[in-house]
Amino acid sequence: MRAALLLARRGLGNAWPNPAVGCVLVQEGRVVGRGWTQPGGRPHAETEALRHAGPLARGATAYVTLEPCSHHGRTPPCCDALIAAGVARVVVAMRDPDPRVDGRGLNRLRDAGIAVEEGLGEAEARAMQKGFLRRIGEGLPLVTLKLASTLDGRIATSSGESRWITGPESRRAVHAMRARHDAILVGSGTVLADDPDLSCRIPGMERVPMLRVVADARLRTPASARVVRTARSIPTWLLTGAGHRPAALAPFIEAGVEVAAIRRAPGGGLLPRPMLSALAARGVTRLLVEGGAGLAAALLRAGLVDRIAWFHAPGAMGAEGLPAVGPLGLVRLGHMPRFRRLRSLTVGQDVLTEFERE
Ligand code: AOF
Ligand code: ZN
Repeated sequence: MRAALLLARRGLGNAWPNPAVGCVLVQEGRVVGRGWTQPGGRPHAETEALRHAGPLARGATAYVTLEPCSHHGRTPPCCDALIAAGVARVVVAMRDPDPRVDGRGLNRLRDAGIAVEEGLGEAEARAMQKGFLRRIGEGLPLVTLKLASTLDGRIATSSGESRWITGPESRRAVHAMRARHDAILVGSGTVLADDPDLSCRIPGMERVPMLRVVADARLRTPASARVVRTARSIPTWLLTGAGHRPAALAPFIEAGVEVAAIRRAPGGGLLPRPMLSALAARGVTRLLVEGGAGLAAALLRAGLVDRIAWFHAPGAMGAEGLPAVGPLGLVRLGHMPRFRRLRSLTVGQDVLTEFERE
């Protein structure tokens, strides 16, 4: 199961809208098949492992990180494939909460006379499937907020200089982080200030089917922005308020950007929850939020940040620097959003700390 979990990890960030599942087939103590959910979610992990094992699957034990599916999707159910291949025993880490499956897969295997065990490595599998579980259960993606600042939490000088605060190692680490997420979200302020392309430029990892999303209530993004110009090669979404003139939206649509209207808050910004549910409805399970200060504050205020990945660079800018997080309207300490530290690591001269919501 540990091996299956490691295989499953390969699908994080590119299996969406499906969960990233891993499968290992073992015959008399020997691994005869390995598989993981392929980019775009199909083929499923079990199909891959069975294809790899061929006739050696007969009588084997299958270790799968999620209950094999029982529904007819783009291909026949994995249960049927396991039964047809003559697999003798199936060990699953956890049940699939997708209402189309939800225990039916396990029942079907049992009915076919296959020995079924549940719960091995369940905690690890749940942690890895958190994004999928959130999308299925709550209609929201798992949200990781990435921040890169000075020790005193500043992301730009008063004159707007921000390149570069963190070192090259941290910037590479951010690219790897993008590869493990389904979509990257930024506010229009970040597009205006940095004109980022939000791609993953690590050799061998460039092809992840990543979605870039810009939250831009007032349509401030220039059509000349890099994310707009490259929208034909990397899918790009512009979330904006309702009521813009068609002529104002036309340059984006012509460039291949998908435009969606999201309800606005009384203050004018887009409402965080409808924004995230629109992304989940589109299949996003793991969302990386890369700035700026306004978007970070809006999500924190709404209690929608699940994880924080904070890169601290060894420098200080003082109070005139631009803070990483905008106003939270906090008066009482008891209302402060709190997180617990998951891990801390050095990245070149910087320190990356990962936190999870309490
Ligand atoms: C498996 N193995 O590797 C994965 C599964 O749209 P479809 O037909 O591909 O089905 C998607 C559903 O299949 C998804 O919501 C989840 O319940 C399950 N994912 N199942 O047996 C896999 N990725
Ligand atoms: Zn399946």
